[in-house]
Amino acid sequence: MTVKEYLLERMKKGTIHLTLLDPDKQPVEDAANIARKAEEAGTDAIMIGGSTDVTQDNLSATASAIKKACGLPTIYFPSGANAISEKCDAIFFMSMVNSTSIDWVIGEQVKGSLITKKLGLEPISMGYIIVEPGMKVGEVGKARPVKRDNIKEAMAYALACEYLGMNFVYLEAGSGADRPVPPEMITAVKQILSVPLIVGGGIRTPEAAEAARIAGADAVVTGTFVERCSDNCELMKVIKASKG
Ligand code: 1GP
Repeated sequence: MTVKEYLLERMKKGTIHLTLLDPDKQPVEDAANIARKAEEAGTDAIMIGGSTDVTQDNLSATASAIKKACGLPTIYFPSGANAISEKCDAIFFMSMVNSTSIDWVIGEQVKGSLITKKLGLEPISMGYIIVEPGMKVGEVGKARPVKRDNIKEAMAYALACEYLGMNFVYLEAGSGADRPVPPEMITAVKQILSVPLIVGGGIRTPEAAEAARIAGADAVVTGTFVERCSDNCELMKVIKASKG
């Protein structure tokens, strides 16, 4: 089974939870421990990536350590073509569709496509839409973030991604955002889409995770919270609330 098939299969049963680990944020052993704990708490897959300072070395070392520590699929969540590792099972082959720079819409993807093929990484195509506040990824990606009250624009971007053949759509408020994507935006986008909707950025409480799930997210992503959480009980609550 491919990683894409695995994700779709899990989504048939309800919302899934994805754990995002940034290779630059902790030593590899810690990343492996966090992945193991998240697996025990019920997360469905591990995404590896960050907006800055991801290198071939820290990416490969983190992915290898995570692979040894847990049995879940690992998906590279790239910040560009500068680092791509065969130690991951798959790569979100994504376009930041509301970037003002062609580099993030298609340039980095052109640089990375042949490498992805050569490494035998499974590409999973994804439309990536930055929503306010957008945080570091919005800044680095030169995004023109969708305003929180501009639901129609979010719907239009998402549908354009689907019509362009992307397999998943990701609404991203940015890592560490003080406000996650508004639930009413998630609901409106979900209603117009036929492909799965991933939501992340600023989700760090069971209430926020539940709100995203109930609003219609097919996958809830948490990064900062999982990386910083030392209380297994709290970790379980957020993952459980994401999955219902
Ligand atoms: C960032 O959506 C993810 O790409 C996760 O955000 O770190 O705020 O959970 P957080």
